[in-house]
Order: sequence, then C-alpha cells, then structure tokens
Amino acid sequence: MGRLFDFMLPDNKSPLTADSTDGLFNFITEVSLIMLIGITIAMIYFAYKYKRKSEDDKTPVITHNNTLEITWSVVPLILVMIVFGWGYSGWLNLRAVPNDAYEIHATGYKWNWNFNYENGAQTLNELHVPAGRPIKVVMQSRDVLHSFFIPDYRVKHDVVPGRYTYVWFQAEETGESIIFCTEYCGTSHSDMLAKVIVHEPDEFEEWLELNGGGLQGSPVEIGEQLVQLQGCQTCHSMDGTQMIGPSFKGIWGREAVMSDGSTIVVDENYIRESILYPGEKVVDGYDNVMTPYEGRLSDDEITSIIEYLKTIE
Ligand code: HEC
Ligand SMILES: [Cu+2]
Repeated sequence: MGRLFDFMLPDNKSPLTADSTDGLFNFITEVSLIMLIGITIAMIYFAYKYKRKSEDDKTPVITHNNTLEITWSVVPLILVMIVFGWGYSGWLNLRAVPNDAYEIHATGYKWNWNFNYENGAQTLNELHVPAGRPIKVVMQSRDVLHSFFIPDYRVKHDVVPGRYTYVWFQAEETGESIIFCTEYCGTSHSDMLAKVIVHEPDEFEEWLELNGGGLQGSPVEIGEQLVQLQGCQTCHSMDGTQMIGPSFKGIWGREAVMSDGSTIVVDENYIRESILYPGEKVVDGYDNVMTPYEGRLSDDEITSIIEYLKTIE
C-alpha cells in the first residue's frame, strides 16, 4: 500500500516484522506534517491578525482559557497514547518468536559476523536462510558491544558480550538484504557488513547439506578454510599488503619486532599465542585490536592454521 512517506523507507521484505514499524512510522510522520502545516499557518495568520495597529493598542490581560487548554492537552495525550499502544504491540510482536522458527546462531566480533547452523555449517558475513519461514537469529559477541540491524526486515538488536540476544524475521521472497553493525565498535566498524541470502526452501536444504558436516581435507586445507571462516583475512592480507594487522605473506620464520622493542622469530608457539592471546605480544606499529580466539578454536584447529600459514610465502 503506497503511503506518502514510503520513499523514506527501504523495501519491506519481511512484512510480519516490518508492517507494524512502517505503519507507525508513517502515522508519526503524517501527524507531524499535519501539525507542522497547521501551526505554521496559524502563526502567520495570528502575526497578521494581532499585529500592533496603533500607538495605544494594548494587549488585554487574559488569565486563562479552559477550552483551549484542555484541547491542547487532551489532543496530544491521545496522539501519544496511540503511538505508545502501537509501538508496544509492535515491540511485543518483535519479541514473540513463532514456535516453528528456524534457529541460526550468530557471533559478532571485531569486525565480522560468524553464522552457525544446526548441522555444523558455518559462514562468514553471509546469513543463508529459507524464504517463507520464520528465522530466529540467536546472537552473542566475543568482544565489545555490536548491534545487528537488517533494515529491509526492520529488525535491530544489540549484541552483548556474555549474554544471548535474538531477533526474528520471515523473508517472503528470495534475494539479498544487507546487515549492518549499528553500535560503534572501533576502527573498522563501518566495514562490519554482512548480507542475508534468502533461498527457496529446497535450495536452502541443498545448500545446508553441502556445507554441513565439518571441514574436510588435509591440515593445510582445513587451516585455509578456518582462516577464511574466522575472518582473519579482514585484517591480515596474503599478498604483503598492510591492513589492520601484519600480512601473512612470508610470516613463517620471519623476525617480528614487538612494541617493547624485543624481537621474536615466528614459530609455532608464537603463532599459537598470537591467536589465543593477541594482547600478550603486540607487533610494533600495530594496535592491539585483534579479538582473542581463546575458547573459539581448538588445539587441532590452531595446528591446521599454523600449517597453512607456513605455506604463505
Ligand atoms: C580485527 C582484526 C584482526 C583479526 C580478525 C585477526 N587479527 Fe591477527 N592481528 C591483528 C593485529 C592488529 C595484529 C598485530 C598486533 C598484535 O600483535 O596483536 C595481529 C597479529 C597477529 C599475528 C602475529 C603476526 C606477526 O606478524 O607477528 C598472528 C599470527 C595473527 N594475528 C593471526 C591471526 C589469525 C590466525 C586470525 C584468524 C583466526 C587473526 N589473526 C584474526 C588483527 C587481527
Ligand atoms: Cu560492530
């Protein structure tokens, strides 16, 4: 349904969660516009009608006017109560996840989103979902406050370290929508983007099947997949380009200078420590912004990553 202010909103791709928000947004904007026009006209008219007409033109003493005062109190009260009731019911709807919702876990950290599915499938910065089915995204943060926002679905919620939060939505059609982090979280906050990819239900099942069951291959191959899935390449390049962190190119065996001036030859133990507790030894010229992978990667996974890093020359 076309409304005057629809152009201000992105496409509504999840009516079950977006309709109420859009309705209320339009109502508030329309009421504000009507009031703006009414007040402006009244102001201009009064300025003209009650302007000082002669030297001895004096304002009469008016103590009060019951009708006027009650009107300008009750009308806004009614408007505000409508906004409250509408907003409250919309909020309840956003909090009440349908029973048959499909659950996906999301983890936010500087500066990526990881998604984990029921069968072990994992994705980085891509949330795959089936169309026409309610989806519940259960979220957690590994470091600081982030916020998960999908404008097309009108859902947004803080992602808080040490606590689970959630959003739900139901995308009706296949396609893509953007996910923003909307809580300032450091240097690359504005690059903390991801997207939702909505599949036909059977296509989604196929995708899930194909990506489930854990990582396959030799340690080097598994290490390469882990580096991609864990978002290391957001900060570390493979080709020598300096990004937020040092490049992985030629990392094995090189002499790294630490911020305290000491030098270290990159070996297994140093890489392991750098992944689990990056703050222990900070490379000179870089900020201590890498989120610790402690509790996130197993010993075997770290070994695979080390084997892979050895191969980047
Ligand atoms: C948010 C950006 C970021 C992400 C994501 C990130 N790192 Fe880092 N990493 C850094 C920065 C910055 C440094 C340099 C400062 C320091 O030593 O903590 C660093 C340092 C390192 C070092 C030491 C490098 C050297 O030249 O001595 C290793 C090894 C490393 N990271 C591995 C990884 C691995 C493996 C991953 C993924 C599992 C990863 N990092 C993810 C930012 C990141
Ligand atoms: Cu963030």
